[in-house]
Amino acid sequence: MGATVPEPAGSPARHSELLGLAVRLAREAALLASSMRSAAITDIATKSTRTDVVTAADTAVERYVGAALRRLRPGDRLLGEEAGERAGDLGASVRWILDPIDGTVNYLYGLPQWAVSLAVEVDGQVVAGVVRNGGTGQEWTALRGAGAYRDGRPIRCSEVTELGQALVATGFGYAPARRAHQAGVLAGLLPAVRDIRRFGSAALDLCLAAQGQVDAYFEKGLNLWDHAAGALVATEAGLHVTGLAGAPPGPDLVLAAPPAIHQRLHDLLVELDAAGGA
Ligand code: LIP
Repeated sequence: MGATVPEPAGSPARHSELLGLAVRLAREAALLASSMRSAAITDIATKSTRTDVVTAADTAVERYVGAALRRLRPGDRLLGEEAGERAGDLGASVRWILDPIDGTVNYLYGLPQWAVSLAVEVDGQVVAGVVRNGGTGQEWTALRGAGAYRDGRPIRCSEVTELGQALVATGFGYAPARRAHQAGVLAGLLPAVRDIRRFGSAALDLCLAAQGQVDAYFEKGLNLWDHAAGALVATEAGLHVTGLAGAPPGPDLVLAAPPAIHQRLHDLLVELDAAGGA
C-alpha cells in the first residue's frame, strides 16, 4: 500500500480536519477555564486600564492550547490574546487565532456569557472557526463555504429589512475617553433601531447575530482574536461582515448585518463616527 499523500493545506478535507482539532481544543480549554474559575478570579491582573482584566484562567487556557498545538501541529503559527504571535516554521501556511476567554469580565463575575474562540487561518484566510460558550456549553462552528452551525444544527441570520426593526448588539472599549465617544454614538443610534443589547463578548455577539437572536452587531476596537472565529460563523450564516467602506473587519469597525440593512446601518454608523474617538 502506497504512502498516504498528505492533503494540501488548502483542501476542504484538510479544513475539516483542522476544524475537528479546533473543536477538540476549544472544548478542553473551556473545561479548564470552568474548572479553575474559583481559583482564577483570585489572581487578576489588568492590561490597558484597571477594568481591562486578565485572569489566571486566560493565561492557563492560552498556555494549554499553545502546548497542544506545539505537540499536534508543530509547524503552525499561533496568535493569542495574551502571548501574542508565535512563529511557526518558515513559510507556515496555517495560523491559529485564539481568544482564550472572550468576555473576561463576564467570566470574572460568573455571568454565563464568555467563550473560547479559536479560528484557523490558511494562507491568510480564516477557513474554520469554533466559538464555545464556557458558561452554557453552546458551541458554534463554521467551515468557509460550508455553512454555520450551533451544536451541530444549521443556523441562519435574521431577514430583517427595516433598520428601525433591528435589534443591534454592540460593545465598548475599556478607556474612559473611548467609552464617552461610544456613548455619543449610541445616543444617535438608539432612535433609529428597535433596541440595543450589550452582552460583553464579541465572539458570542457574532454568533447570536448568526442565529438571528440579534439582527446585527457592530463594535470598534476589537482585536483579530475577538472576531476571527465569530466572523466566519456570521458570514456562513448569511450576514455581511465588514469594516468601514468595504474594508475587511478590523480595529476601526466590525459590522455584521443582514444584506437588507447592512448599507444603511453602515452609513448611519459612519455619520455617527462610530469608528472615531480615542
Ligand atoms: C471583550 C470583547 C467585547 C468588548 C469588551 C472586551 P475580552 O473582549 O469581546 O466585545 O465589548 O470590552 O473587549 O477583553 O473579554 O477578551
